[in-house]
Amino acid sequence: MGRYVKSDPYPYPFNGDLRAENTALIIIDMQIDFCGKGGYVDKMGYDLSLTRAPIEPLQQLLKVMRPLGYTIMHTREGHRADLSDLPENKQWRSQQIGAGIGDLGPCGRILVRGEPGWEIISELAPLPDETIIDKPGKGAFFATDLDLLLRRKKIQNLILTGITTDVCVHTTMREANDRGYECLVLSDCTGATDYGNYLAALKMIKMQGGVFGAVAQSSDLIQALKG
Ligand code: C5J
Repeated sequence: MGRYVKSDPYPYPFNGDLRAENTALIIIDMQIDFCGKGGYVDKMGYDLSLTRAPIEPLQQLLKVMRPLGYTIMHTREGHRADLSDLPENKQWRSQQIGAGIGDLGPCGRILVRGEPGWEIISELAPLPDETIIDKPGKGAFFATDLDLLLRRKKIQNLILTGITTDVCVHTTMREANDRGYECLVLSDCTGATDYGNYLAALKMIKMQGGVFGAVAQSSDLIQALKG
């Protein structure tokens, strides 16, 4: 019979095998730099309400998934203090928009590991037993041990959330999809710096019968988990 989430463009997961033992919730980059006052996104002048929108739905989702024993993982984008893992072009581009990675801002050095702005927001603080993946790039698989950890735990299904939909969430979803993971993005648990890009990113997932996976609302996942 299986367990499916009402999602678009197909009921997720494709094989109905949705269990705590084979499914992980990944919360991407809910850091002060991406959704906090004085952080990187704020400094670039984007509307923080868009990247803060997922906070409350994620809090509700965690209340359901944690007690059910699902694997919860968090990611943080950030660079070494000496910036030796920061590509020159990434740094240059950030400087052009007035928020140079590594430069001092109101929340410390922008996107640098250990700085206040790099921390995950307190509203979504990881529990001590939850894995945190530190990544230098947009995708959570690049230059990290995420794939190794997921395979060791026999995880097949990834529920992707966090920010930003069109950048780090999408890059991670594409990386995961190519590795054979079955991916679901929760539309109310993700946000972008531009609402049009958010909508376009969700639409892209659903093309070609679900070219990268499926999209659902967190309420649909919660219903499936409780059902
Ligand atoms: C960006 C991210 N947008 N977490 N990072 O630079 O999406």
